[in-house]
Amino acid sequence: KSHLSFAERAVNHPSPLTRRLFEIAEQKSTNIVLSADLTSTAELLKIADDLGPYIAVLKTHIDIIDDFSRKTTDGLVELSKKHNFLIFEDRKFIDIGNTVQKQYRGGALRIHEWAHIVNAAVLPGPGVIQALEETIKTHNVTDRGVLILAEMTSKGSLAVGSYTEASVAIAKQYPSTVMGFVCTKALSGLSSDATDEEDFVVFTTGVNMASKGDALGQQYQTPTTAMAGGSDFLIAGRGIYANNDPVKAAEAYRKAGWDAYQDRIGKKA
Ligand code: UP6
Repeated sequence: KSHLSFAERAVNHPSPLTRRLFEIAEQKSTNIVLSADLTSTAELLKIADDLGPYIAVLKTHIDIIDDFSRKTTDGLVELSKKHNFLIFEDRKFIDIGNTVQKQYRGGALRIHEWAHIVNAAVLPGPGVIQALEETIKTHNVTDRGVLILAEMTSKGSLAVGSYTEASVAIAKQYPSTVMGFVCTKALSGLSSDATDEEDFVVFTTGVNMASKGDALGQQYQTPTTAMAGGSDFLIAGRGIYANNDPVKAAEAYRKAGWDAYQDRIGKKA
């Protein structure tokens, strides 16, 4: 449904969290997900506060924070309310359901308490998504959801072909929990019919305006090519936070992403 606006997609969307995501994007004119891969609480909270106005979602790797405490996640939750963004913990759950439930709810990180969105890979089969869904439903909350990691941006990724197709098939089994995918482009096997109920969101990682990749196999595309490929939300990390002027970079990515979005829905002047 990439030809429709986020506002149009929000109207009848069955997931309250996806509706909220679309509303945030429209209100703030941004489809940027900041991958805030900083390693101290102070740096993470500073970048979240400085760049909060330009982003729809803040993506974390909470296990890379070297001084992690409740203050880290309490601070994030406070900033998510102040700047109206969702929090996405990029945990990439990939284990048997029983273990995943413990990792999602418990431990030192208690991810379920503070992260609106988490992601999982379907290598273990559908049980990983079933486990996350069960935890979400048990807690009776409407603002938790899951993205399936259907492809990866790293060189030589094995998440291709039938693996990616299986990701789509499993997403369809859990429509109230799975919001969409982390992938490099719109996936086949999904309905583009506006009258259809099905409307998964495409988050694209590996987005950078100045670089083609890194020394460890990361491969980038630009905001414009990602949007042309059917992405809805653009995940960018080092392109923004490692820039000399992260605020200026965040605004440049926001504008590039939003211009491409408006082009796609035919609204640009
Ligand atoms: N990420 C990828 N590729 C994937 C899945 N996830 O890069 O296929 C994550 C990384 C990092 C972010 O773990 O947090 O997206 C990309 O950061 P970068 O923009 O600084 O390369």
